[in-house]
Amino acid sequence: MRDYLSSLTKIRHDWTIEEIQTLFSLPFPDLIFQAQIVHRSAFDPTKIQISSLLSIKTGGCPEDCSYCPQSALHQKEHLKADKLLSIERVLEEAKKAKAAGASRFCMGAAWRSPKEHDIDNVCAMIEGIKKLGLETCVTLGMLNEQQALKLKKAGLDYYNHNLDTSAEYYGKIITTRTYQERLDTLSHVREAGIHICCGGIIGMGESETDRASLIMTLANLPQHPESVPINLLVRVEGTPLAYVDDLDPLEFVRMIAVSRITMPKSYVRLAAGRKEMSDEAQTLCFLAGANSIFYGENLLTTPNAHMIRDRSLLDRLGMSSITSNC
Ligand code: SAM
Ligand code: DTB
Ligand code: SF4
Repeated sequence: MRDYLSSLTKIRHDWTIEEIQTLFSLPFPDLIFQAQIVHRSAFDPTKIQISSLLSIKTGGCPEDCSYCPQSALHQKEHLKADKLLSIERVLEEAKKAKAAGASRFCMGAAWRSPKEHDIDNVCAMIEGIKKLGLETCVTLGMLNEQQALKLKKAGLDYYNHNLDTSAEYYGKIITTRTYQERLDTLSHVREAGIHICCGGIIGMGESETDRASLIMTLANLPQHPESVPINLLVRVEGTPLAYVDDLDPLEFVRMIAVSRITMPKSYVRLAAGRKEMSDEAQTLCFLAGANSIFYGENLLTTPNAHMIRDRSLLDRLGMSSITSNC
């Protein structure tokens, strides 16, 4: 038994696609059992990390990500391009997030990659938010080494940069930047000493093999991302993926469980898409090892699950949020 437990909870970076596919094919009770063992070896299963999101620069993005309502290519009328929010406005929102119980404040910008003056402005925001006693996370697109170092110097805790899907399916979703460019940004972030938040989106018409391949890439990075957001596609009118089929919620739970098993010490986030998920499906995700959520009125441009509903669900489950490490 002891050998079984230590083999399950061992941190590995040599996963094969066959091993991950085998996990996906386990009978559901066996999959959840393994995920629970791994989860409980590293975390208190009653605790959830809470992040709040704010779009600091919305819309008008030159990239063609098929899922994204902020791409200028498919949202010409829908979502006009805004300027970068003022630091005062951002700090106001961060204070509200802290008062609501968030431990981390995440800011997103609809850029392919930031310009130098953008980095300076975001650094000032990071410094202000850190003073409030919140962890910081930003997602600004592709970064070079110097930009990552500047963000680190400002006190940035996490950089979110998702791989989104498998290397094999990627070309069906995005053509304006390569998978390798995403991996390069992740290396720059890691080398600068910033924690990595990296995951993907499911429900975009990908196969189970694509999901397994995405997890294999994440789990075989030299160091596991500290945070792994698993997003359920939010289907937005005007985007090429607005009418893809519903995903079976149990498939989503399997994705969470396999992420948990392969990346035992990472926070696995039940990220976008909770608004459309039942309380029961979310509960299964927590049982499968999800231990982080986005909490607050909105994601970036779309509404999030209601805060009252979230609080009530956590209460009914006897679960609670963890407070900031700052
Ligand atoms: N522009 C930057 C970039 O793409 O790197 C940062 C912001 S971008 C909106 C951050 C991430 O949000 C994307 O990589 C994607 O994983 C996620 N996302 C965007 N639209 C989504 C949608 N409709 N449903 C689920 N996740 C989405
Ligand atoms: C992540 O993995 N999901 C968040 C955050 N990182 C930046 C974004 C979700 C966006 C959902 C669609 C929207 O609100 O625009
Ligand atoms: Fe632009 Fe990011 Fe949206 Fe892609 S995901 S279109 S890069 S904002």
